[in-house]
Amino acid sequence: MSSSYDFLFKIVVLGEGAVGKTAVVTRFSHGFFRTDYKTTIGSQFAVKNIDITDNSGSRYTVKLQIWDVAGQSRFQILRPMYYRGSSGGILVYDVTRRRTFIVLEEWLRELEKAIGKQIPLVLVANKTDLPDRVIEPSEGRKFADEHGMPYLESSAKTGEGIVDIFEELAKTLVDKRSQSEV
Ligand code: G3D
Ligand code: MG
Repeated sequence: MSSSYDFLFKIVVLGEGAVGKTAVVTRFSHGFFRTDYKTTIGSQFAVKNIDITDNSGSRYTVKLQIWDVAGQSRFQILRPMYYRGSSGGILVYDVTRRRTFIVLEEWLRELEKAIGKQIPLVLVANKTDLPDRVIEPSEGRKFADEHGMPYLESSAKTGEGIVDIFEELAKTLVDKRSQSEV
């Protein structure tokens, strides 16, 4: 039954406008890629179950409530309220636009300020299908290492790497939660 689950987590998707946040979430939750996304106004969320195996080999169904938050600066005042209650986050940049990589620190600060603590995050280098890539994997990996998060590459267009993003985060959240319950 798709409605039953073992864990429910709210996760937020962060990053500059047009890095592909909505495309990544849509690809994962509905399995398709569209080129006519309307710019996300304020925020919207998708819900999807995912099956994972935790560190001890147990299988769990995790329900993810994925908040796709508007990246444009005019929504900055609204965003903190969407961040609250998040268990984890996905930090996205566009490998063809350096600016989206440079501002990652700002996104981290905004999130931490809003929720007052650090939560598990995954760094996502999106649009790897495009030929005009300017941010090499080594740069992304370095940033991820420095901030203690996994580095993953994706293309919402081809679907490559998309499921891995959510699996990685869901698994981390389940492992973290089981730890804190011991
Ligand atoms: P956002 O939600 O972060 O603002 P969107 O970004 O998901 O709205 O995507 C912004 C644009 O990038 C969209 O193009 C979308 O189709 C495109 N895009 C998103 N992910 C990828 C990807 O992995 N590969 C490629 N090639 N394009 C991607 P349009 O033209 O519709 O504005
Ligand atoms: Mg969007």
